[in-house]
Amino acid sequence: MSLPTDFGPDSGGRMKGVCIVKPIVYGNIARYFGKKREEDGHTHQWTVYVKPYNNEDMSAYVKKVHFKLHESYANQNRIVVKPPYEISETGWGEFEIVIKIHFHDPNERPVTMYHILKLFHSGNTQDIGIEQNKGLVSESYDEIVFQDPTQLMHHLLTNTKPLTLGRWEHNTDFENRKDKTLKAIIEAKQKIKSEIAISKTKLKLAKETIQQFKEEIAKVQNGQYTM
Ligand code: SLL
Repeated sequence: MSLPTDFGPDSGGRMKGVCIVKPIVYGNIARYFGKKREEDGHTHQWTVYVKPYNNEDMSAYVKKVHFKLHESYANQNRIVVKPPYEISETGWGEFEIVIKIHFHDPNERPVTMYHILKLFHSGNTQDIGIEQNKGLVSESYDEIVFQDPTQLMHHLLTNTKPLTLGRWEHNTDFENRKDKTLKAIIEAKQKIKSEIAISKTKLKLAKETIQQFKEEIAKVQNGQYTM
């Protein structure tokens, strides 16, 4: 790629007021072996990944993706410099994976995400999908926000190419999840609203009772009551 020379890190110019958002998906798929493996006790094969939400080659602006695995793994730190940004492993347990995305422009701070590697189905299955050929899927939608990007970064962010010429599909129906999440938020808001109304009524009643008691006490103190 040939770039105009004044895009270098020393150009210093940030494009004030410009905001570029890159939607991404990160997470893991996992498949059970069907039994525990004799040699090492491993039970699952899994793949952790970061991919674009839209069909675009992120390597235009992403320099590398750093996956930090559990310390029980040999070379815990795995670096991927080109798509697909993913690591495949086998294992027996779930743990948190730190995913750090570095950009070509060193002035742009790396972005860190935390993903709990999912191997087993648990009680809360809301975000866990089961893909017929892929086993278990646990992934999240997120957005990388570039506020006031440098000129170099702006150039890289706005000149991406499609990653594939074919169809670009996700394991999760994020539109459906968005609708469900929105519905859940609206319902929760409604619930809180009615709980606040109930609490207000209770408070009003309590205040009135206090007032009544105060009046009773005042009467007693003024000797208005005879035993
Ligand atoms: C747990 N806190 O106890 C977690 C740790 C670690 C999983 C899970 C290692 C595989 C290997 C592996 O699966 N570690 O031997 O390389 O559940």
